[in-house]
Amino acid sequence: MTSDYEFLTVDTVADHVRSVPALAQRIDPDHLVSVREIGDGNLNLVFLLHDASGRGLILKQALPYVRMTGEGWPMTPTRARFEVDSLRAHHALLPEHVVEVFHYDPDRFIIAMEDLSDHWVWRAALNEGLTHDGAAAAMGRYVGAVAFGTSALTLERTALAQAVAAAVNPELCLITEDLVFSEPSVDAGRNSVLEQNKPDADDLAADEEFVTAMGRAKWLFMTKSEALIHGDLHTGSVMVHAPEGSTTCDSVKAFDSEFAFYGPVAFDLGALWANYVIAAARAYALGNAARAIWALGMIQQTWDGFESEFRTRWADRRDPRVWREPFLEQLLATWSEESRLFAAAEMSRRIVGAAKTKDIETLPENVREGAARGVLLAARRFVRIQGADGTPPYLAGLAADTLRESRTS
Ligand code: SR1
Ligand code: MG
Repeated sequence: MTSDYEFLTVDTVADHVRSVPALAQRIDPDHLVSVREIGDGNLNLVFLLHDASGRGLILKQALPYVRMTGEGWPMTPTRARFEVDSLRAHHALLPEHVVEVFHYDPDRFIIAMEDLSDHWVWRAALNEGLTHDGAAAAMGRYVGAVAFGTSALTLERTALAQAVAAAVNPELCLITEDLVFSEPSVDAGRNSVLEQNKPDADDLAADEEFVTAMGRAKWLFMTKSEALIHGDLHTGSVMVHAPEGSTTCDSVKAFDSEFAFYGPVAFDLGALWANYVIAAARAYALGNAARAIWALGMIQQTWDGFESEFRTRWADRRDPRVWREPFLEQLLATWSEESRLFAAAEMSRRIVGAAKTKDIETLPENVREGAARGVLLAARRFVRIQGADGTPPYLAGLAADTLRESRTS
């Protein structure tokens, strides 16, 4: 694996900008007034730069290992190329909801992109108790645009084959296959829960129906090459902004798509749904039932945004001779069912697996116990829902009941 390249530091970011004329036009490397490393994700270095004229830029560099754990867990930095390619493809489809990339350095795996430092990372905003209405629908639209615009419904046959080939991303997919689908029930030594939640984790692992469902989810993930999906669309992969004094977003942008590949459309929807359940678990744990219900309402908003964007674009499908209206309805029904399967996977792994969420982890232990238990139980209940029963309101109701019952104090 490539690892002999120079890592950026706060002292060398100006040199990088200086070496790329396209970047030196966007920010003045000789008059930087602020340079901060702001990466708080699991994987990469992220620098925020501002110059004396108030212009900003983000430089993100992929490390050759997992930042969360250190050098003991190597990870290919070529993942940055998958992120750049997918961000560019997605931005072309829906510019208002995808961060803009300005430049990519393939030798040092550095992506330069627009400064969104006036935005919140959505997860952080949720954890602060802030409201950004419109974000859930916007991310649904994003998934709908990507589902239609990068798939066989849009791309000419050879272009599709080339796009699929260019997005083969096995190293990152393997991480998801292990962490999201296998390890919640088969601990590879990376799992952890509070002592009080050990019986919950054991019950999950012993739940034949759940594990069988995760086997199916993993199979779908590995075989269903429908569209160039984001691949890690949790609330930490979305930036949100609302005008001062408003709770309605005027800007929502997906970013951080290094896990992108040609995979199942429903994986992105399920990741969003799961993180709404996790946000609701936090709200219940903090005694805010109204906020929990609001969070669970985002399941419907994301679905509606997705469905309406996809239906609108459907008019332009390549082969309406055979891709008729009944097939559209079948596609949507299948994605709805698969979304809750993928949501269950994401919910379970965020509780027992290696990559947890601040929503749950920053709760005091006495209430974290119940929040974690509720999310695990909701995951087990989601996979038991039959066919068309699993509408967004049904899922929201089931999650609400489960999280409420599981509360501890
Ligand atoms: C080792 S990477 C762990 C997790 O971080 C990323 O954000 C993905 O969600 C991945 O599963
Ligand atoms: Mg990420």
